[in-house]
Amino acid sequence: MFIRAVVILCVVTVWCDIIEEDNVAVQEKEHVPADSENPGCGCNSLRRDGGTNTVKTHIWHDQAAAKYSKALKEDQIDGGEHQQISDVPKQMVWIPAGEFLMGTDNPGIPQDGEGPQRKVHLDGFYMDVFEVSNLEFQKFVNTTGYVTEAEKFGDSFVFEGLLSEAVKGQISQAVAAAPWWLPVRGADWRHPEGPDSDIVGRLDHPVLHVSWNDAVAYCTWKGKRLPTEAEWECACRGGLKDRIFPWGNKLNPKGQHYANLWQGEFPNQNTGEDGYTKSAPVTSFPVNGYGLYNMVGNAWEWTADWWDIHHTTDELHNPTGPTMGNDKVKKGGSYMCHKSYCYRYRCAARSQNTPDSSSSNLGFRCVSQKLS
Ligand SMILES: [Ca+2]
Ligand SMILES: [Ca+2]
Repeated sequence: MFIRAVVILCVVTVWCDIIEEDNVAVQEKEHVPADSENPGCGCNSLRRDGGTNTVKTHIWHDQAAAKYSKALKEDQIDGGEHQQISDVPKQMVWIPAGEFLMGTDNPGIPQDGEGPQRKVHLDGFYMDVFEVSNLEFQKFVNTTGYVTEAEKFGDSFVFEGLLSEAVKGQISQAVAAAPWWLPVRGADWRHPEGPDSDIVGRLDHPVLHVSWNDAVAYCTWKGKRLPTEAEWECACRGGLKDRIFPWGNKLNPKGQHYANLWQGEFPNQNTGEDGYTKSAPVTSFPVNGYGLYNMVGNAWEWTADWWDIHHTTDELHNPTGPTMGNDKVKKGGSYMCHKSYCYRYRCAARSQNTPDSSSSNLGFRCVSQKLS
């Protein structure tokens, strides 16, 4: 039964765009929809029945670490089909230690706790250049036999616009606050739009329908971890200060698309002007100042932190968020984000889901202190 509450890229170009767009920044901010106009995409409403047992989640995390560390060792010994050492530098980039301004004093969605802006100091870390792809997640599953939570529960949330009529005809429930989200039996990372879909031809797209727990299991297996929200946001900003997007303040510099978002009228018309109406290959669109792809748009990305909307202006060092909670923070927005409904494709923007939630627009990437 479906009863679940539901840089290194062209630095010169980047700086030229910043100069060009400075006058545009104000315009962007002035057009932020009022709260009443911004009911949200409903992607924070997707949760499974019974909420989440915080203690259980922590135990699961430990189990994952124990179970998959063995697999990791075997993989390193075998050399296997997994990432070769020589390939590692291409897959991760170093985000240097330093301070940055986290959050914003001009929040697009104040109720999400985007503000106030505060100074944060971070140690350096490596971050995956790409969102974790179907291909990489497939290697993990093939090696470990891992079964995702969506597969265990037997369903996951899919955006109605992606479903076939046959699948839609079998569904009688929707998310009350966001009726375009449907719980679909048989939807999982191998079947992103339900049982009659597959990932053939999409192995280079971000893996979707992975819960926070699934993401932790994968990162642990790779000898990595999920980024804290602060690490993710610092990386998103790409070395720029007080800018809206990873590349600056203008959404489409020189008329070009820099992220996979929604063009048209949400939720009924997606023109795909940026080239994609669903997910895009993880290698799509220009990198930010740190060489990272798709930090905003394409797939939402899980972070390690528990969700809380209350922040102070206190200076922080390597913050890790609240010690407990019900939801985990996700960042960056997705291919479903449109300014009228989900203006969350900004570095300071944030949203949340329970750790066992999964959907057709939520993925992740990993970080580590050293190359593993
Ligand atoms: Ca798009
Ligand atoms: Ca993303």
